[in-house]
Amino acid sequence: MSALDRQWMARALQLAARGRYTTAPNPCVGCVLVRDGEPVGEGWHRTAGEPHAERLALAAAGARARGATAYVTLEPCVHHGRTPPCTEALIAAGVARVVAAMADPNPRVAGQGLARLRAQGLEVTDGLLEAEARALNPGFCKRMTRGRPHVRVKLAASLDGRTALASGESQWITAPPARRDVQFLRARSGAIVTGIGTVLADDPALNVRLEAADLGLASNQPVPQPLRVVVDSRLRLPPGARMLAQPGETRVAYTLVVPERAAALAAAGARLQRCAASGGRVALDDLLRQLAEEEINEVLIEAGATLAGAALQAGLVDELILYLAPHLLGDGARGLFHLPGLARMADRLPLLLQDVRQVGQDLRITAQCPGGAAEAPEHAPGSPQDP
Ligand code: AOF
Ligand code: ZN
Repeated sequence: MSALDRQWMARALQLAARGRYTTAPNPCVGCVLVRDGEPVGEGWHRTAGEPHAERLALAAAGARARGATAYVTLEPCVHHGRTPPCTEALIAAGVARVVAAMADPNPRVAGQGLARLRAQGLEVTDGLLEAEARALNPGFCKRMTRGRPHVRVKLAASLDGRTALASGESQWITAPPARRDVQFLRARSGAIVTGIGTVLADDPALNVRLEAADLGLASNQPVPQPLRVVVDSRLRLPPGARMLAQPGETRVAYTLVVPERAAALAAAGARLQRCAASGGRVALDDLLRQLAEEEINEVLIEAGATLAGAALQAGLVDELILYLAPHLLGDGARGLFHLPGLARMADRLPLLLQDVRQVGQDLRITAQCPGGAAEAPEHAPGSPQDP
């Protein structure tokens, strides 16, 4: 494959990324059709139910698609989903060559799209900029292959790794630019998970407070409001909690029914989701499995040391996003992760640094958690440098 092939695929990846806040549960996909060295049509998938990237590029190219090369960030689909198969559209338009960045992990496609194109005599290559293409859709890939969402844990701490004073006072550790950065992380997530301890201490709203334009959306497009999930095994969530008054859905993940509390929460608009128990607590793996079953691709955990530590220790976290503020809270203050039983160096939880940058006066560290066997994350999300 040539340098030009890479350049066109890079363009297709750029187009795909435009769907970051709208395509779920579908993946972000971009397509560029090139004939005689000239782009003749471009497309990107905007939202489930609407045409796929290839169809939009073909529509833009019209008759110029004949003999063209299609650069597509995901293997073209071969199945009838909400929309008809892209393979057939590419074949019918007379496209000569297809370059795909990666195979579609959806078992309904999984290589069959490329095989179908080859069988029809098209020249097919795949694997160009594959890592970049995977990083665009970490949640979709993980859900399709492992039945779990991609899980990010976001935390904010002082430079000495403290999240709150011993009194619990924690607002605010980081400055407004870092807190705004978190809004982009929320916007791309299908669900935000927090613990009842955090809710009782801070009463967070856990909504997205951005305008459509901040996300590159048209002014008439709704700002996504991810599902909010409170891990609350015994239904202690107060019916007056702020998050219950926000647009979108609030869910309580519980293990033990307490009838009068359940009734009060339901009356306050919460939905209750029963989960398996593990040591008297909500089994986080079961909660994540259920969220993936609902086609949630990306989960953001915004919680305290107990829940964040439990998720990390259970190997359920793919990516850690840590904001560090330039001040010191001292060793009387609270730490980031509760990791009981970690006594030997050999028990350390290793991290793989992905990105480190300054956001306002704060630092943002993005790291992969190899224990979660993550897909490599996209260059850190929601950054001020994002396109
Ligand atoms: C493509 N091009 O742009 C996308 C693809 O229900 P549907 O018809 O929208 O199909 C969704 C599935 O199609 C999705 O799970 C994934 O396997 C694939 N997405 N495929 O050829 C696209 N978005
Ligand atoms: Zn398709």
